[in-house]
Amino acid sequence: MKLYDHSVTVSSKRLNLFLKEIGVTDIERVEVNVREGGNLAQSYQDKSVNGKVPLLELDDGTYLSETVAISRYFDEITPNDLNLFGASTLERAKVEMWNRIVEIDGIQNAFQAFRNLSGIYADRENCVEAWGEEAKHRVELFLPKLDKQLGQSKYVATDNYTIADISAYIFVFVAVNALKVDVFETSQNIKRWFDDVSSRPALQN
Ligand SMILES: N[C@@H](CCC(=O)N[C@@H](CS)C(=O)NCC(=O)O)C(=O)O
Repeated sequence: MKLYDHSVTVSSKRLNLFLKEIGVTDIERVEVNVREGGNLAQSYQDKSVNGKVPLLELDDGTYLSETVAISRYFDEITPNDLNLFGASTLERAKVEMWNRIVEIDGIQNAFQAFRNLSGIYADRENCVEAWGEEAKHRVELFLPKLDKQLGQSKYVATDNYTIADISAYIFVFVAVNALKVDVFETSQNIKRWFDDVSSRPALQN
């Protein structure tokens, strides 16, 4: 098994947080410098459906793209009792619901805002400033929804820590650090939760 990633990117960070939580440390890695276009090589594009990092190569030659799909694969092959995808039927549904909401309304908008405003990938895509501004606005619109939810439950999906918290952590991280959104000044419940999850061992260097 081989994991293709680029440790400085937030998608790699997101997968690595999940892997650290379930105790997966010993895995062969291939560093793909996406900032320098390492993922644009035809040999990489042939392996990866979305052409991005992370990408997991299995021993039988199967390739898995998408952070959540790779996380789910590792979760199922790694004995652990953390239930990061949820423990009961209802909790699994809530985790799926919140993880998708955080990805679609949060992470995707945050990524689009960052990509279009910073022009970081201008060598491979048209960067549209107005699109970036709109995506940033949508990030700001999503924050009160997340804040409200975190006023009602300890963690994002339920009162247990799950993959939805890892996704939301990455979303808030990008909003604060890359987009310079004043998340903590306006969203007290997000601040309480962010301080809590930041102390988890998986988030220490
Ligand atoms: N939905 C994908 C997103 C992956 C993604 O956007 N990866 C970025 C790094 S954070 C990347 O590889 N960018 C290179 C590019 O777009 O060319 C996932 O969760 O795996």
